[in-house]
Amino acid sequence: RINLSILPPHQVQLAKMLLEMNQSHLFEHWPELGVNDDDKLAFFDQVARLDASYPGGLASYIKTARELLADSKSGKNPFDGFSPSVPSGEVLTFGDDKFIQYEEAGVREARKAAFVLVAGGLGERLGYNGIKVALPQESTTGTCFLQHYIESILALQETSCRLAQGEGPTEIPLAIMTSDDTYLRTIELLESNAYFGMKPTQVKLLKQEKVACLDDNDARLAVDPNNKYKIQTKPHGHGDVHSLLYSSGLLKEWLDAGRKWVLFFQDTNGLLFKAIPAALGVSATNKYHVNSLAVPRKAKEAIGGITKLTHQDGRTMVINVEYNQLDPLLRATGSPDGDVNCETGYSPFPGNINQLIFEIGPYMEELSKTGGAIKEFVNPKYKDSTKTAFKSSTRLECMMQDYPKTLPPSARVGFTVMETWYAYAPVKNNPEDAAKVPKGNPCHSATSGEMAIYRANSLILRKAGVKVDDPVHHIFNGQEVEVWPRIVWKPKWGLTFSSIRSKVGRNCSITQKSTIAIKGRNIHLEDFALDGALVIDSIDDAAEVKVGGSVHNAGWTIEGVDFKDTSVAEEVRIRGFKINKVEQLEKNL
Ligand code: UGB
Repeated sequence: RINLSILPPHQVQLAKMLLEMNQSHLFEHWPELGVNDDDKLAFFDQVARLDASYPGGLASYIKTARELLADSKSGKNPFDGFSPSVPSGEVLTFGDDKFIQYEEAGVREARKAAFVLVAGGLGERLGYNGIKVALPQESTTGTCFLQHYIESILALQETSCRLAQGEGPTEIPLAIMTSDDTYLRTIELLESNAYFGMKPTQVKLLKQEKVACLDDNDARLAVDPNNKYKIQTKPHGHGDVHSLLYSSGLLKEWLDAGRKWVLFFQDTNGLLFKAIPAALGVSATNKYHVNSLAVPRKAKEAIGGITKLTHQDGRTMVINVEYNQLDPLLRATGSPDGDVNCETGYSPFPGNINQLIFEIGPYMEELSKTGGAIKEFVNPKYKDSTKTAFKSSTRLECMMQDYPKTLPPSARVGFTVMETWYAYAPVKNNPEDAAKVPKGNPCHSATSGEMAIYRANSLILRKAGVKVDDPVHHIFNGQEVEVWPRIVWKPKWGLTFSSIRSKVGRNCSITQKSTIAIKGRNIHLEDFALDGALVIDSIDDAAEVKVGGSVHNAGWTIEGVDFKDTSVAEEVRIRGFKINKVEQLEKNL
């Protein structure tokens, strides 16, 4: 139905491949030769894109899909022959001597690092209309996630390069993986905010492509219901980040520039950078090729569990097992109760927070063999128990944390367990779902994400010697939260626990109703009592700027907002409260 001579030779080959791979249904509904040729050409352009963006091409995608769909139909256990056990890893306690040593080691290494933010997901569970990285992580300063991430990387860069006294790399690059859903809005956010202070050349945007949808167990590609000259596509998952880093040449560029570490992180975790320096220190000290950050995990909580898998043939690996697979795996291997809390009140399997640190050398070596292809899975929703038809089309998916699955046993794969309060508070769930989370389990909502930042900062200042009042309890959007004083600071003020401790002197106190936003790098609190709101800034190259005395004013109050009240901006109502700036002291020193 198409004159092949109008196609470039490569696309002719692709057309032949599709016929050989039993995909003739894609053309069956096409009109005769010469009709709608532009649409037909556009179809082959899409096929060429799908082919080029998948390691091994579209034929390999179809072949893998057939295998995985057959396994799914036969109910094959992906962990066949493996039994799970609890792995041992590094366990850190914030602020103790070991933690501080790791932080110091991490800050020294940081200038040799590159950061990769995976931000291609739309956050369907959150139901927010914008891109998630544009969401304010807290409403005291309104700083969005992307701004906080960039300012944290710049603060690390500044400190790490100062320690290195001019030796080695002087900039820490940031790559952001986007998708068609997030690419333009991410660029717009960066450009309209002058890249939040980072050099535009330091930031590289990658874009993951979607993959073809599958209509049946023979992996027949699905035609887009809205356009018969198009193959329907869906996201392939965050695992695409590995092939993109490889195919874009970025990884090689980093390696050639003498970089040693690549750190992957997710779109909405306002606490993460409090854990990064120590975690990087663990990687460097223990010479881990792969280091996954983890937190204690409640049984059945919707985050993957870090698990040691031992095969009957003796092979072992330490890997994330997704939450929906961990429980059945345990039940099938001699733990009839499945995934349950142990005497600590938590599951014995630490929770994967998908913050991964890889050593670039071994990573590059592995990717030059695999091209960055990651073990995929398929999750079709069948119409009935015969498992012959799907309720809707499906596709192959992959996850970035599955990278170690193809590594040889000699690879040094470790993990680091951090306490949740300073490492993990993602914003993933919409208010209705968050309100249904069983009491004691984390809500992972915009409400809990913001309150977790105030809590962490309050606890850190307490550890540094400040008298910080206890929180009060409130219910916002149906979720009970602790409301601590609203304490926030710029990363350049307090990047590590030792730097924070060095900026806090004797006799400091902050009451529960208070708000403090510290913006300047060199601010030093001493003999300071706050009962109200204070916003303080200082010029960057000022020497130590002492802030003391008693500040007392009406402060900033918190007022409940109903998430259904559409007269309130979406980013406000999804957290269920707003801040009324009644009275504050502002100081520019
Ligand atoms: N993402 C992409 O960049 N591209 C995609 O195609 C999809 C996502 P979700 P998920 O932190 O608690 C992960 O949807 O995948 C980005 C781990 O698998 O927020 O359900 C997206 O923008 C799980 O083990 O999470 O679960 C976001 O930044 C557990 O660790 C990131 O990928 C869980 O995260 C994660 O996407 C968790």
